[in-house]
Amino acid sequence: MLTLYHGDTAVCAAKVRVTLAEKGIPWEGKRIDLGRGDQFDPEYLKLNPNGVVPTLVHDGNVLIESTVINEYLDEAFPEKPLRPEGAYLRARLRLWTKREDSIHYAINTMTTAIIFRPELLKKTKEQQAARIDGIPDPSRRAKFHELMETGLESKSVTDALVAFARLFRDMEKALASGPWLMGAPFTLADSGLISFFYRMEMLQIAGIWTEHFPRVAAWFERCRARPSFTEAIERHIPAAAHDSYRAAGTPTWPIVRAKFAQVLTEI
Ligand SMILES: N[C@@H](CCC(=O)N[C@@H](CS)C(=O)NCC(=O)O)C(=O)O
Repeated sequence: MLTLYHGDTAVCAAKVRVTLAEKGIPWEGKRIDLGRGDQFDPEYLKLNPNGVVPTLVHDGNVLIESTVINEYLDEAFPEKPLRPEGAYLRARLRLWTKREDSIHYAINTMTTAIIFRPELLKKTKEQQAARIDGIPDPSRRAKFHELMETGLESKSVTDALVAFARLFRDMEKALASGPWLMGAPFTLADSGLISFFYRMEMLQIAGIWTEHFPRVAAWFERCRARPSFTEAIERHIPAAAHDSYRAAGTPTWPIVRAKFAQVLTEI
């Protein structure tokens, strides 16, 4: 039996849901409400000491870290493989999946700057401190503090846009050789990035790739056309989340657009 601890909008959990859907593996979900702070419940922290989702429990064995979980699933359930055969191609695949943590960090930065910050600024100083001080990792806590102070002017935002620009540039090059990042087959390299792109779209900043990287834009449309997109991502996102992301993201797009154009001249 497979149990996935996940959150509706949490992009790292969605990464694992995409893999489960692509491979057709049945699973049971346990919903962790990140807004309510379920991730810091002492019982959950026993499973995932980092206080984040996803966590997978398979026949009593506990696994954390979405990239590791995805690779584990492909190994434990070899039907419908999402990794190529052979040591060299597998190493090439890992060059993509290795980047997912830094891209997630960048996604977290943009989400915090665009939507979490304005929502948290409406709360009392005590509520703000409780939310930020609850983040177990000191460097993530420091980043959150900096984003609360400076928003889109934060250095973390520029760093995030640099990470995206480098990713899109490398994807654009790879996609000249086939529809997917590893060429002809759809692999974990693709499945691991889809939810990040979806989040950027929710934040109204999809223009950072659609305006500059046509093959990346076509790749995302191919991802959208796969049944796993609806099953693992779209169907889990509440309509209210779309409304609030749109409301927060729309006014920030001109600022992000100008910053990204500047970054493109520098990388
Ligand atoms: N590297 C971890 C990152 C997990 C992570 O940060 N998950 C986010 C959701 S996408 C989370 O649970 N955040 C909880 C919080 O910010 O309090 C992974 O890939 O599993």
